Amino acid sequence: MEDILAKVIRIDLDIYYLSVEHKNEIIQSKLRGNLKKSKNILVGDIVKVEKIGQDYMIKDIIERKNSLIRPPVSNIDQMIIVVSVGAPSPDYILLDKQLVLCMSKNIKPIICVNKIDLISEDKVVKEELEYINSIYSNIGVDIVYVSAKNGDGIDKLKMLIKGKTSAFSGNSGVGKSSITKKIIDKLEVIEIGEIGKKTKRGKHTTKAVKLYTIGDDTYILDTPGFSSYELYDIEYRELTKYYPEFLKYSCNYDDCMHVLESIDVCAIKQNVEKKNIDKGRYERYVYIYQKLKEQYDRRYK
Ligand SMILES: Nc1nc2c(ncn2[C@@H]2O[C@H](COP(=O)(O)OP(=O)(O)OP(=O)(O)O)[C@@H](O)[C@H]2O)c(=O)[nH]1
Ligand SMILES: [Mg+2]
Ligand SMILES: [Zn+2]
Repeated sequence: MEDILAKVIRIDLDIYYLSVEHKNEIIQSKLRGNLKKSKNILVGDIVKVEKIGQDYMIKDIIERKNSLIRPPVSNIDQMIIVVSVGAPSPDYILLDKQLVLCMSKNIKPIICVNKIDLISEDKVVKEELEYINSIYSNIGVDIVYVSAKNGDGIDKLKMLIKGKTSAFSGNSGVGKSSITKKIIDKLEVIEIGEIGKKTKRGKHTTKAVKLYTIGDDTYILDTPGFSSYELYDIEYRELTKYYPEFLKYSCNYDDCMHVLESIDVCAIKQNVEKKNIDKGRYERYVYIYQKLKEQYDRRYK
């Protein structure tokens, strides 16, 4: 019997719900004894499965592309960072933190500007849009414009997530749930319907992290944990590495952090002055750097 490759979409105590690769089929499986102690399986893992009698058993985990601690999930291909043009207005510190997380975990970021149905001649909204467009497309981030309300741009977004595992992030009220609902309408039925029938366990036993599948090896992470304002996994000294627009300049001082150093040695500060680097991005960098350093100092004092 040939091995099956499948993706873990949900874990319910010792039952693993798997989506079989290249098929719109969800199976339940258990973990083979030898894996139980050695490996901690995450939602998102690609696993090798064998069928023994009527039962599916997980026998191996394929090496992960990446993994996160909060939420505990692996193999995220892209993060759809949702911001909205109406209320709430974009939170750029959160946006930059999420980009840092993406860069550090090898996740492709896509900025999704939602609520474009609200765009009017409003000057503030227009400036906001232009800012996002100029700063973030300049550093190589794809931007997609949608309205979960009237459906504009949703097909484009669907194309961007096809065949990938995507997580939606963004602060409360930007429209993550509304967008996700637009995309997964039918899938939700598959997921909740089929799994709900087979399992006799109560809802409370299901871990919060789960993936929705919409077929075509396309997955959407549904978890509240991704909107976190906290960067937990990044060393403050490494922060500079995750700013693509900083990488083309080199400072006269080897371990320059571009914060306390003098402008005479710091190419980043010089290029902020020259407007080659956006001042807002730089100021938010300094803010995030200081927060990370405080965290670090508290921990190691
Ligand atoms: N005008 C307009 N309103 C929208 C759009 N998308 C979402 N909304 C509204 O924005 C509000 C928040 O939407 P949600 O989808 O709940 O936002 P969320 O990001 O899931 O928020 P949390 O679950 O709190 O993190 C709701 O009142 C939606 O009806 C849109 O495209 N246009
Ligand atoms: Mg929501
Ligand atoms: Zn510098």
